[in-house]
Amino acid sequence: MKAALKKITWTLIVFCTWQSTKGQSNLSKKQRPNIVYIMSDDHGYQAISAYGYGLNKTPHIDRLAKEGILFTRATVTNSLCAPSRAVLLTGKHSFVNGKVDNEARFNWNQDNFAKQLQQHGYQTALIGKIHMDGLPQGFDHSAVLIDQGEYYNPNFIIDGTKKELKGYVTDLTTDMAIDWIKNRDPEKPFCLLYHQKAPHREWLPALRHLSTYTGMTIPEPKTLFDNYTNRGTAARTAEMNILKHMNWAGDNKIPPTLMDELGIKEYLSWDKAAFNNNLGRMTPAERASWDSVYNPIMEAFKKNYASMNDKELMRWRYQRYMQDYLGTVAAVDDGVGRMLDFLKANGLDEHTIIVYTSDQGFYLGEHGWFDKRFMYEESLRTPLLVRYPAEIPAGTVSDALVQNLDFAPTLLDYAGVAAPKDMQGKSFRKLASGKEKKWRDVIYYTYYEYPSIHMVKRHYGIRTNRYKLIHFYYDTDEWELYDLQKDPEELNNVYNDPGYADTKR
Ligand code: SGN
Ligand code: CA
Repeated sequence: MKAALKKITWTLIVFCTWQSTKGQSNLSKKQRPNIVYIMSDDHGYQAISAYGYGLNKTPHIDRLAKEGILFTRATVTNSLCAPSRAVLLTGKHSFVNGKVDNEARFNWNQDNFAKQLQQHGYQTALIGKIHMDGLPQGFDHSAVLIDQGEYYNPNFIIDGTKKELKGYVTDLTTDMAIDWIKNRDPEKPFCLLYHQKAPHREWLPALRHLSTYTGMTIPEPKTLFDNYTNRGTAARTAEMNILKHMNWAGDNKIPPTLMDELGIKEYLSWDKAAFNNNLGRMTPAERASWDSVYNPIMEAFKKNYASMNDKELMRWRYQRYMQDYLGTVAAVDDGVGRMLDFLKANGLDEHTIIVYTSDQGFYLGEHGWFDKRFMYEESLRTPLLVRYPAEIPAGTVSDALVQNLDFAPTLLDYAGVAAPKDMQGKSFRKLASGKEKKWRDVIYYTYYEYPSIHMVKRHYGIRTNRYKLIHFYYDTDEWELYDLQKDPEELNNVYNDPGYADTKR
């Protein structure tokens, strides 16, 4: 495997892409399909009911699986927000497009698939979170959040001008997405990037969903109390444990005054400020609805806190986390439902490719964690569902190792536009329709944002159908090898196991 990793690294570094470019399709301009690319932020596949984890219900996102294809092993090349978006746009790995972490500046002057579509007669729009500075290029219209954006009464930059909107971010994003389609030029095909901020931290649900999950007990993952034995330093030193590293006020919604009363100390210096800033955006009426749901939860916590041991506290914090996380997912799902209904009511459902995905996966308590970044499965994978009845048989399930690197060439392929030769991904159009069975058997991953929040060490690696090899570097030099068939939860690093000496090579 090490030889394979070396080979892949070099192949990619010298830009030898294996993208097979196709000629222009002979579809006439009128027949070219529309594209609605829906991407949420930090939406782990475990929180989509079509994936079968039983945590919540997402009936509208599930419709895409019923009527199209569900990918069970779609992955990202770098499990972080802005880098993932750069890969989506450019079809190139982070070390080629330059956006290696959330801090690096994205060069909008480079080519991207939206620019390509524009040049080939598509009208294009970007609505929602993009997490990159500068006016987006490649879009006839953009309405984007600033940085991470806000949940309640958020600010948007609409075609370069800042505006504060009234309402809930997920609903506003959906409204603007639908309005843009309504007001488009019906003579031209369109491509809409409809990007939700939710369910990103700090997980603030729409008012109508505040109590959707608060009365429920969400099932715990098997590894909630993981103690990170049999793995390397990176898993042990990462700061994303729900018990130890989650914000009490900002994340779990314990009012700062109650924290003081109970003697709970901030772990991050902006914990209390996050709570005050987020809730401070609400109108008094909105705040009253909030208080009516959260006050009783906090009253009960106040009574029990002194007697809770670490295990009980972990369980309580996990429930708080998941109740709010799933609450924010509910509005994302409502939005997908509204979009699907709108497309259908306007005769656009047959001729529009609809993609649902996330910028990466997320830990929903697995290994005791929240957040992402690691090349371990929950954050390496991302949900991916595609509906396009003209080509994709309803109810298809694929375990192919597709990546977000493939999105740009795939969407260009559907539009009949040849992908630029330097794009590194590969169109999965034929794979989705069932015309092609053969697919890549290895993927490459990189992660660079360290030292930084959550302290996940820099690493890169490869994953095949059965194995995963990771190298952590920078202030360490450690290898990890997982046999995903025997150890799907990645609890046992077999890198030094003599039984795997051949696999390693
Ligand atoms: C914020 C969050 C982190 C998160 C990063 C990146 N902290 O810094 O938990 O990993 O964003 O997320 S917070 O306390 O400020 O919410 S990303 O999705 O944009 O990459
Ligand atoms: Ca994200």
